[in-house]
Amino acid sequence: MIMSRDHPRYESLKIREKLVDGFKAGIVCAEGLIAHGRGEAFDYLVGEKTIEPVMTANRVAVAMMLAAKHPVISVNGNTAALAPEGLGRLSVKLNAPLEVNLFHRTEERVEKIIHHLEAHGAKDVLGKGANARIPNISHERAKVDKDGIYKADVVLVPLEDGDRCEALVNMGKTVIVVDLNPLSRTAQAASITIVDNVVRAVPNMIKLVDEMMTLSKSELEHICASYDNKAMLENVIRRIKMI
Ligand code: PTJ
Repeated sequence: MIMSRDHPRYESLKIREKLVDGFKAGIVCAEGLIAHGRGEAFDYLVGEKTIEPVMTANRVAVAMMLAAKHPVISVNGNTAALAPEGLGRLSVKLNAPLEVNLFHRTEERVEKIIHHLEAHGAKDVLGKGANARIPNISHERAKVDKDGIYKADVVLVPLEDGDRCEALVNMGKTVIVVDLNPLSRTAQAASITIVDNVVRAVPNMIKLVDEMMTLSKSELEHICASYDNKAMLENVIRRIKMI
C-alpha cells in the first residue's frame, strides 16, 4: 500500500504494515496481529510517546543489562518484525545474545525469524533446537537454549507472557519486559517494566547504552539500588489518567 507521509496516522500505519509483511513472510503469527491491536490501544493512552517514568525504568534496565554476567534478549515474532536492526545493534552493544523464543512455536517460524534477524545484521542468534526447559511451564515458551535464556542472569523480553515471566523470576533471574499494558500480569510480575512501544523502547535503550557504557559497576549498582517497579507502574497509571 502506498501511504502519504502527511497522513496523520502515517507512523502507526507503517508499523501495521511491518507486522502484516511479517505475517505474510511467516515471521509474525496471526495471534500477533491481534496482540498488536491491544498494544495500539494502550499506546493511545500513553500519547504514543515515551512518558517520563518510563525513562527511569529504561535507565535502570540498561544498568542491569550492563552489569549482568549473562544478559540475553528474547525475541518473538512481533518484535522481530518491528525492530530487527535495533535488536541486532542492542545485542552487539550489550554483548547479549538474541534468542528466538515463541509462544506459538513452530521450528519453521524459529528458522525464518533467525534468518530475518541475521539478514538485518544480528549475529549468532540462538533458539533453534532448544535444549533446556523453564520449569513449571507447559507451553512452548518453556523451550530455551541452555547457553541462552536458561543460563541468563538478566533477560530482556519484549512482549512476554505472564506465566513465563513469573517462571523466569522464580528461577532467580532479573526479567525486564517491554509491554504497553501496565496492568498485564507480565507488567506486574516483571522486575522492570518498560511501558512503551518496542519501536521506541529499543532505540531508547541503544542511546542509553552509548551514554552509560563507561560507568563503573558501583555506579551501575547505584542506579538500580532504589528502583521500585510497583511504584513506577503506579506512576505510569497516574500519568495515563492525566493525559
Ligand atoms: O511470536 P509468538 O508466537 O511468541 O507470539 C507473540 C504474541 C504477541 C502473539 C504472544 O506473545 C501473545 O499472545 O502475547 P499477549 O499475551 O497477547 O501479550 C502481548 C502484550 O504485548 C499485550 O499486553 C500488548 O499490550 C503488548 N504489546 C503489543 N504490541 C506491543 C506491545 N507492547 C509493546 N510494544 C508493542 N508494539
